[in-house]
Amino acid sequence: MATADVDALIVGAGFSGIYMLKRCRELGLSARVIDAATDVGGTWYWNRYPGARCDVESMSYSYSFSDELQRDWTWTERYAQQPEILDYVAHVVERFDLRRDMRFETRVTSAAFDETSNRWQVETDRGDNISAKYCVMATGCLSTTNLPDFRGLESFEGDTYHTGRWPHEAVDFTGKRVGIIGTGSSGVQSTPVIAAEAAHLTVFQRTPNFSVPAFHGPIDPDVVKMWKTRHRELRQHARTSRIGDIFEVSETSALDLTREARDAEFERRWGQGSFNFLASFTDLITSRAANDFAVDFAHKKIRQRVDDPEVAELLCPKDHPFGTKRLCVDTDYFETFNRDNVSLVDVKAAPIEEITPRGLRAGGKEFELDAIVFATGFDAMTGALLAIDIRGRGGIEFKEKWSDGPKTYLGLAVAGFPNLFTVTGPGSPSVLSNMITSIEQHIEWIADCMGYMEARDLTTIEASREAEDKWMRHVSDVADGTLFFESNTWYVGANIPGKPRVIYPYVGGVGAYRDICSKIAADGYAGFTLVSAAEHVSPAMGA
Ligand code: FAD
Ligand code: N01
Repeated sequence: MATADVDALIVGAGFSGIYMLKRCRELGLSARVIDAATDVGGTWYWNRYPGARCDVESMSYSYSFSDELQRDWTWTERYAQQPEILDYVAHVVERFDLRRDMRFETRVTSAAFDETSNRWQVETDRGDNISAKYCVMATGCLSTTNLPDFRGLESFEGDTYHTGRWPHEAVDFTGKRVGIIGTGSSGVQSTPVIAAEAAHLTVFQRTPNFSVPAFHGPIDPDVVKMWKTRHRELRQHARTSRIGDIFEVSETSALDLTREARDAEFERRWGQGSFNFLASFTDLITSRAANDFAVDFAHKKIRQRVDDPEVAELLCPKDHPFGTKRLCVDTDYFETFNRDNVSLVDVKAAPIEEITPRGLRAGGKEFELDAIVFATGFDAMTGALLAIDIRGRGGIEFKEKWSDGPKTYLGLAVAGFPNLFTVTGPGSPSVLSNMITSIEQHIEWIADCMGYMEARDLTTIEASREAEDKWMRHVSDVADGTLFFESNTWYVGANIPGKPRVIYPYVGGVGAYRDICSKIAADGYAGFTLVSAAEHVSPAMGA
C-alpha cells in the first residue's frame, strides 16, 4: 500500500473501525483500515492483563447490527473475558470478510487536508502515502497509555508491565513480590487475580475508588434466551436510554424517600450487580445531598467486606462524589485486602518518590519488588488523536486548535477539518455509555452522511464554527449541572499533567444525543457546510 487512493481511510481496527469498514463496503466505497497492532480488537487486543473483562454485560457489550450475528454467537460468561471478546471480534471480521482491507503493524503518523484536491493525504510510519476522500478516526478513547514519569524507572531490575500494553506471552507471578500502581478499573480487575498467584502483592493506592460487585459467573441461559428472542426490542431500548444499556430507570429522587426506603432500594440495586446501582435514583449525579447517600451506602459495604478497619477506611473514597470517577465493577476486590499476602500502601499520604533498582520508594520507605504493574490508565479521548499530526484547512493543526481543550461538533466532526470524522470523540457520550451502542450510533450516522454525500455528488462536508461553538457550550452547560467537576478524573483531563481541565464526554445521555444527531441529519446536516464538486473553486485560481 505504499501509495493508495481510497474513498475512506479508517484508522483503528477495534469495534469502531471494523464496523465502519463494513458500512463503507455496503455503500460501495473503497476503504482501508490501518492499525498499529498486529491484529484486530483494539482495546481487547492491547488489554490482556489478568482479570481483564468487560463490565457491561456480554449480551449488551456486542454488536447489534446483525440479527443473525446476535442469534449465532453465544457468550459463556455474564461479563466476557478478554480472550472471548477477542474471539468474537475475530469472528465478526471473518464472517463479514473484512480482513482483506485491513493493514496491521502500521501507525498513521499524519493526515493533511489538501485544499486543491479536497482529499486527505495520510502518511504512516511505514512510508505509505494514502489519498482518501474521507478520513475516519476510529482511534479509540482509551488506546494511548499513560505511564507517569517516575524517577528511576529505567533502573528497575525486575519486570514492568502496563495493563494497557500487556504482553502476549503468559506472565507468571508465582513466587514473585509484585507491586501494582493504580486502583482504577484495570487495577480493580487485576488485583484479585494477581494476588491469587503472587507471593506478595503490594497495592499502591493514590485515590480509592468506588466499586460495585459484578456478581460474575457463567451466563444465565434464561438471560441468553431472553436476548435471543427479544434482541430487537432490547437493543432499541438501549439505544434510546441514558447510558446505552437496558437498566431499569428510576423516576425517584433519593431525597424523596425515608432512609429505610432509600437503603432498601440501594440494597436491591446493589444485589443486581454492575451499573444498576448507579441508576438507583434520578439525582445521584446532579445532587450532592443525594450523592452523599450513595457514598455512605458504598462505605458501609466496604467496611463490611474488609476485615481490618484501618485498611477499610483507606479503601473508602472520601474525596469525590459517587459515580463521577469511572465506577468500577469488581469480583472480590475488597476481600482481596483480607489476604495475608496483600498489603495496601497509601501513596497520597506518602507519594511515590522513585523507582529503584530493587523496587519502589514511597514516603521514605523502600518496597522490594520483583515486578511492577502500572495500572495507571490512559491519555483518554484525545491522546490518540493528538498523537497524529492532523492538519486541516490552511494547515491548521489539531493540536493547536485543541490547545485549550477539544472543540468538536457532536464529538463527530471538527470545524476546519472537512470530511474527517472522530468516532466517539470528545463531546459525545462515548465513555459514559455502553460504548458499543455509542460506536454503532456514530458509525451509522457517519455512513448515512457519506451515503447522502455520494448520492448528491457532494465533495466536502464541514462543521461550521458557529455550530461547533454552540455544541461545546452545550456540552459544558450540561456538565455544569452535574457533580463531574468535583472529581479529579480522566473525564475532566485531570490524570495527565498539563491537560486542559474541561469535560471530555457529553453527559446529556445516549438517547438525547441520538435524537440531536438524527435531527441534524434529517435537517440536511444542519450546522455543516456541504459543497459539491461544481461549487468548489480551486484556491490555485485565486478564489
Ligand atoms: P479501540 O478498541 O481503542 O481501538 C482503537 C485502535 O486504533 C487501537 O487498536 C489502536 O491501536 C488503533 N490506533 C490508534 N491510533 C492509531 C494510529 N495513529 N495508527 C494506527 N492505529 C492506531 N467499554 C464499555 O462500554 N464496556 C466495557 O465493559 C468496557 N471495558 C473496557 C475494558 C478495558 C480494559 C478498557 C481499556 C476499555 C473498556 N471499554 C469498555 C472501553 C473500550 O475502549 C470500548 O468499549 C471499545 O472497545 C472501543 O473500541 P474502538 O474501536 O472505538 O477503540
Ligand atoms: O485507568 P484509571 P484504568 N502515582 O485512569 C493511578 C476503562 N476500563 O486503566 O485516581 C500513583 O481509571 C490513578 O490514581 P488517581 C474504564 O473506562 C474498563 O484503570 O489519579 N497512582 C488511578 O488509581 C476506565 O475508567 C474496564 O489518584 C497513579 C490509576 O492509576 C478506563 O478504562 C477495565 C499515578 C489509573 O486509573 C481507565 O481505567 C479497565 C501516579 N503517578 C479499564 N498515576 C472494565 O472493567 C496514575 N495513578 C470494563
